[in-house]
Amino acid sequence: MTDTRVAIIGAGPAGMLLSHLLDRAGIDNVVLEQQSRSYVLGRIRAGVLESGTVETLREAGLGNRMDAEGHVHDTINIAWRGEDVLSVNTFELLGKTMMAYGQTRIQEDLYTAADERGARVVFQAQDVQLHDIASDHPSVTFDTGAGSERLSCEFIAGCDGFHGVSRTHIPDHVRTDYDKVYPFGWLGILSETPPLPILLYANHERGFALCSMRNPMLSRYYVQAPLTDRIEDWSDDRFWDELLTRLPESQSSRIVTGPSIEKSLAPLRSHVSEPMRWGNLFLAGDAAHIVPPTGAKGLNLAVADVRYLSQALIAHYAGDGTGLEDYSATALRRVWGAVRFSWWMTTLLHRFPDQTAFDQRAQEQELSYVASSAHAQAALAEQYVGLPYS
Ligand code: FAS
Ligand code: PHB
Repeated sequence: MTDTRVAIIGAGPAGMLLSHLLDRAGIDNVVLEQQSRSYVLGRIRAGVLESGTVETLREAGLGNRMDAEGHVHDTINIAWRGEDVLSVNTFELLGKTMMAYGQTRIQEDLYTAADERGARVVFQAQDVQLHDIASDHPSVTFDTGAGSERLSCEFIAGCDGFHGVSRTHIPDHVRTDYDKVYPFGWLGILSETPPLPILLYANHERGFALCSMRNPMLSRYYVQAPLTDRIEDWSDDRFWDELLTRLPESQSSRIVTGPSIEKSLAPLRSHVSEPMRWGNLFLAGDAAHIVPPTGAKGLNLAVADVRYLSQALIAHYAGDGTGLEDYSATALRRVWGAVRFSWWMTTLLHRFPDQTAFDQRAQEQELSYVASSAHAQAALAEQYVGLPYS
């Protein structure tokens, strides 16, 4: 007998959604989180949900607040040259929409559901170590301040993000890491102001900008910034001036500015770690992959991984192990699709330090082509709104 069937490392969206789905299937699990609950809830991250993520949350009984407070987007808009705006209506093209609903809210909903079902979540679990992963008796040790504890289990789900420990337990001779670091970051703010009603990306010779939202009185904006910048280099006035400069006047005239209530500077990178399984360890979410937020894929990929992994574990305990055997290959097919799309969006919309006037014109021409081609718009739409789960 083991202490639990699945030990889940990390109580972010991947770990908590996996715990939720396993508990609904009667598969015992324990979640180990190194931070406090309030620390995890204090993170400001993703904002746009693919249609598949929305359906996954609804099917799991986690959609009520999202449907009440979220904002449905049926169109993705891209501005360039300070004048043109390309609008791709995913509902008209595919019958699918996106949802603006912050990751912070999803985290709150997951924790509320965990409380309601009496889930076993250990916060502030320090020095988490994975043992005997390739054996039939894996275990996890950790310290809660009252001494070291050991959790015996049948499977370990590494949902501990890019800086977690799970990925490092896959031997170097087994693991292949793919990395691309972009030479800029995103400066993001939250302001308690009415947002633009549309989701708007902008390519500008001064750099990228993005207008998003969290609710009718909470706006989320980003501008591309050099990696050498610090948050203190960006006063609110400087941020608003730069954002408005990078938007076409038809849109900048609609922006309501105000004091920022949160300001962050995030570097952009792509990372994929293969395989996403080693022995009885399965990686899900940022523990296995990172994408630049340009394509709004990070959180959505984490949900897709968890959807595949939970279904595979449920099938395993029903006597069919093929899902677990296929998990890594299945998840990585979607991961690489999202990584490539996020790379394409990032390369198309940002100003690179060594970029020439030719490069800027080539970016603008590609945007003009997408604006002129229903086929190109359909390709953008199906990738942005989310491809079907295989
Ligand atoms: P997470 O990193 O969210 O969660 C991992 C959890 O594991 C954390 O709570 C961590 O404390 C815990 N952990 C780490 N090491 C541990 C250990 N050794 N032991 C126990 N627990 C451990 N995505 C988008 O789609 N759009 C965005 O705009 C966007 N913005 C982002 C901004 C920032 C600054 C960052 C970092 C990410 C952003 N992302 C965005 C991506 C983000 O949303 C992730 O895709 C999402 O959080 C992935 O969820 P998890 O895989 O659960 O990883
Ligand atoms: C956000 O709302 O935070 C957001 C939206 C779209 C992105 C990235 C972030 O591509």
